[in-house]
Amino acid sequence: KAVEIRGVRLFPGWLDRAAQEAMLADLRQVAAAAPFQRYETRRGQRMSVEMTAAGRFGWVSDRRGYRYEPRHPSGVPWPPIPASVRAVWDAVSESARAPECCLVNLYRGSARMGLHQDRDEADFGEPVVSISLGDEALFRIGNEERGGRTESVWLRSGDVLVMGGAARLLHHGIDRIREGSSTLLDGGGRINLTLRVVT
Ligand code: MD3
Ligand code: FE
Repeated sequence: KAVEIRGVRLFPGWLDRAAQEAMLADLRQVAAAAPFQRYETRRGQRMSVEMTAAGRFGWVSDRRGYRYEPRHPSGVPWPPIPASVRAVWDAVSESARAPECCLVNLYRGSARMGLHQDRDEADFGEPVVSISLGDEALFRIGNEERGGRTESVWLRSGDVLVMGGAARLLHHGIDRIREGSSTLLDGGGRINLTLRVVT
């Protein structure tokens, strides 16, 4: 059963605890091959969210700007998208294509993500699918234009979001994490996965 917020479809509790633990084990392997990084922006500000990726492309940022790259900054190719993660895309995306990037965001402490649009992908007709693991996060969704009213919802471990159609270009962000609200990650924190078609 999905809940709709501004055209974003939320599937609360899509993954049960066992499925979350299995996915987390797969992600530990991803992070072993492609370690988490705190990227710098073009302006030289370090982001508070730690990131890595799986798939043919990963999102990176440095003083040259942000973009999708076929390799981790260390030079190794990104590891493959785990089957456990791919299965969620197949179940909810309604896309005919395969995901090319699984961006992995790690929020610890006071990490947050400001309101932004996802527009580095070539085809906005393809959806973005998000999977939340670990501590609860206050997700904010706005409008296609900058400014205006926003709505907020808490995302919990195991929740899945699908951003397709008109929702694909809405501004969105993570205001804060509720520390200690989940026991999934040792050491606490939250992981968000976003699956995308990039080319
Ligand atoms: C709504 N990540 O990686 S996922 C991102 O929880 C990003 O880490 C957040 O925004 C996170 O770019 C939010 C939910 C999400 C992702 C893409 C969207 C919501 C979206 C695209 C359009 C509208
Ligand atoms: Fe985003």
